[in-house]
Amino acid sequence: MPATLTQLATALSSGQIRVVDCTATLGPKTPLLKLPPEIADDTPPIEIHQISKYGDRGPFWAWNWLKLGEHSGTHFDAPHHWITGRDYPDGATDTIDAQNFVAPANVIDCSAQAAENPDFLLTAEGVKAWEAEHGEIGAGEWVLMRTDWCKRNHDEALYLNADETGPHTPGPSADCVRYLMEKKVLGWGTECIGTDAGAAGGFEPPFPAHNLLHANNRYGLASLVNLSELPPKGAILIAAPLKIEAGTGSPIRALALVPA
Ligand code: 23J
Ligand code: MN
Repeated sequence: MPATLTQLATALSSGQIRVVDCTATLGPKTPLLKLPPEIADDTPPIEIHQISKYGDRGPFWAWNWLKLGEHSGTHFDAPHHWITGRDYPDGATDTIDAQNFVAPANVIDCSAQAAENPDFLLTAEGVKAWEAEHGEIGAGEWVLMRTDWCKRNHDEALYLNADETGPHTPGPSADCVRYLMEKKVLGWGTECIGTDAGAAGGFEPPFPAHNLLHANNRYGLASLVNLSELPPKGAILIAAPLKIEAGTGSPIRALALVPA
């Protein structure tokens, strides 16, 4: 086994393995979730405040302080984010076993369907068809839905894609998430604002990705970018939340190791 890490080090330094940054820039222009005001408070706008910058308030250094919600930008959803996962002792950002933060990724390309239909839902049938082509999804692996929605991340209105009938963004159907829970996957990741589809508040159960992932002590990843640079199988995803005390989620730096 020591040889495995030696090989990994060589592959990294020689460029045989590339590190793909699957993270969006985090700042005041980061798109944030909007919920109907009559049912919920929203996560506040992100603020970056300067403490000092090589000046009177600290001559040799620059540093900032931040104001941001846990569920901002490219981020991790912990089981405690949802009522269905509230009782897992290892379900908060500071209690999840770190072994879970490095895992293989299955990338399901739904970009053509999402371009055609912003409300596109990946179903269990769709996942099974993908497995027939690319191979079975294993226990403990990430399932990532590629939609190329990350191309809209620079513009909040484009990214949220809401009209008078609500937000229109792609995601999983309830039966899709149920199937993935049977397969004991590690979690579900998406290029959209949240793990659920825009219309998922009206699904049964409401927000099935959140409900079922966290009921099963599994994780979510939202606002991922650059999934188009990952192979269907073969990438390793590093996605670790900050160790926030009793945190329900956290911005992450999502990094994929991919064969060059
Ligand atoms: C709270 C309520 C609904 C949703 C979300 C949060 C998220 O998408 C999130 O960031 O976890 S849909
Ligand atoms: Mn979240």
